[in-house]
Amino acid sequence: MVLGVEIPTWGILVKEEQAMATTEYQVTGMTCSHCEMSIREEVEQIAGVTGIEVSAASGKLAVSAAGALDDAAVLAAVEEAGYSAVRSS
Ligand SMILES: [Cu+2]
Repeated sequence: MVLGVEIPTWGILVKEEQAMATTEYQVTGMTCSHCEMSIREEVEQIAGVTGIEVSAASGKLAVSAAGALDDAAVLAAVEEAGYSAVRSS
């Protein structure tokens, strides 16, 4: 009976870890590829982040994460890099 409970619970955890979500932000202040790099370096340190797309031209930052993404951590990381961001999706 214990085994019967543990297996489905584990299955759900694995499923949640594989669920990916992308959150988009609008960043102010980026002008070139170095700006993109600075933001990328800060954001990639956030737990669970699996992908980052950032464009100085459009000001868009898209962060993919396995599981829940800490919104405040992303905004703080962007500020740490020297820019400001607002969530756009
Ligand atoms: Cu730059």
